[in-house]
Amino acid sequence: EEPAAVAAVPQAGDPSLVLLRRVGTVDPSSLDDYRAHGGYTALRRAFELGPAGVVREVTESGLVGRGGAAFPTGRKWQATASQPDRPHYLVCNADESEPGTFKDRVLMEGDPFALVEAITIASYAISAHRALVYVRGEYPRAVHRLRHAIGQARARGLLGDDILGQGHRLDIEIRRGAGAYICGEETALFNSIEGYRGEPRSKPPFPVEKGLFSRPTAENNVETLVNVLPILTKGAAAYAATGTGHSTGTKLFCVSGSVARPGVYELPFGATLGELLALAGVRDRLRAVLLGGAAGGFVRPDELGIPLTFEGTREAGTTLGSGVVMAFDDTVPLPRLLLRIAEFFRDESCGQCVPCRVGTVRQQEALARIAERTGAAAADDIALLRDVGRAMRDASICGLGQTAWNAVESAIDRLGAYT
Ligand code: L3W
Ligand code: SF4
Repeated sequence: EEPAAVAAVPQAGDPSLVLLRRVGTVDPSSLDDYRAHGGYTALRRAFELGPAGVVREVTESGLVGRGGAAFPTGRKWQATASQPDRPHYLVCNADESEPGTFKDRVLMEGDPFALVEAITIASYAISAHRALVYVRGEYPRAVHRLRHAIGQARARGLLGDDILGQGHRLDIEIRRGAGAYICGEETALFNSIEGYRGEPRSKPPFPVEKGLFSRPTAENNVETLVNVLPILTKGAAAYAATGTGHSTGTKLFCVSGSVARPGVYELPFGATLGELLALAGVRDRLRAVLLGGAAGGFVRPDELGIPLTFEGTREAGTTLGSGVVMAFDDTVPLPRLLLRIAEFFRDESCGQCVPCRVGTVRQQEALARIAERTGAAAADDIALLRDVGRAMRDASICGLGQTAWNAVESAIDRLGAYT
């Protein structure tokens, strides 16, 4: 039996929470309990607004994607909704595989009806009658709870042919991944659902035009979708009053590593990295913090004033990514850690394009040589890493190859690793 999701939410029960507010307090198997905790008020509001009204609210809220790339959700929905080609699809990306990320799991396990309701609203907004949730294969509890929630919603007329008597038709299907990180890339995910190898497609065309089965598709992360509930219940303006101008609302952060209370934390955008780490109980002798996961970058202990916003982390030369915050104290051997990250990318590269297929291997080999020399780096290894890193960043087809050198580069340039 896996540990319950709620154990991963140190703030559980805090009334100021928005996205996590029901996690740990609602019975995830009960539609009645979900309703008693405010469930399905957002869907009723959506039906009052109509599809275009929902898209307008989401656009005005400033919501941007929480999977790491921060693309405006309203623009994505508008672009999908306006395509004449039919059918339209809604795909929820629940293939949460970035090392250090576990927020979507907590949402799906702790409040599965919220995701079902949010998917129903998103599908209504873009005129989709079929939605698919692609869940990471290693998340059996999330699959079980979602499947149960979908069945309950269907039995009570909240999914199916005539939702709440409003004439909207929707069915939600669950698809399970099989352990490949790359299938979290949106177009590899479509290929996987369609029965092909999980290899990314070239973009453009973007999924809004040609996505799943080459039809217009809005693809959104779990956390992104769940934000639509407070946007509709509070209204766009009230939602956008939290956070900053470019990063509105709250964000889930997955804090792990050298901290006393690891887990998923929810904070308004704009809180600093130091404030988050104080909540999680950062231990003494902090050496580095990895932001954004393996695809992200390291920052130093003297940089804890960085505001946790998309624009603030970008200005600081790093990334918020999907909200990974991994703390490392000075007992962690940095060369081993960097080698582990490089091994991850080498294993997970789909092999479709040369810069990534070869580059991730060369990177891993160089880091293995350095680790064997107990962390001392020869100048030619560093030069090779930079060369290979540049090629991967500039010439890879997808984000995996483009970001495979980020963490290593930041460790060299920001932390002075190997010096
Ligand atoms: C219409 C345009 N749509 C872009 C859409 C695009 C996609 C979204 C973002 O990678 C990042 C990556 C990881 N018309 C459009 C358009 N779109 N231009 O906007 O697109 P993109 O290509 O910038 O990013 P992406 O391929 O979705 C996501 C980083 O996140 N990451 C990843 C994390 C892993 C998880 C997880 O485990 N849950 O999220 C961490 O940093 O490296 O940079 O929908 O179609 N003109
Ligand atoms: Fe595959 Fe890597 Fe190329 Fe992405 S960058 S398509 S993961 S080989």
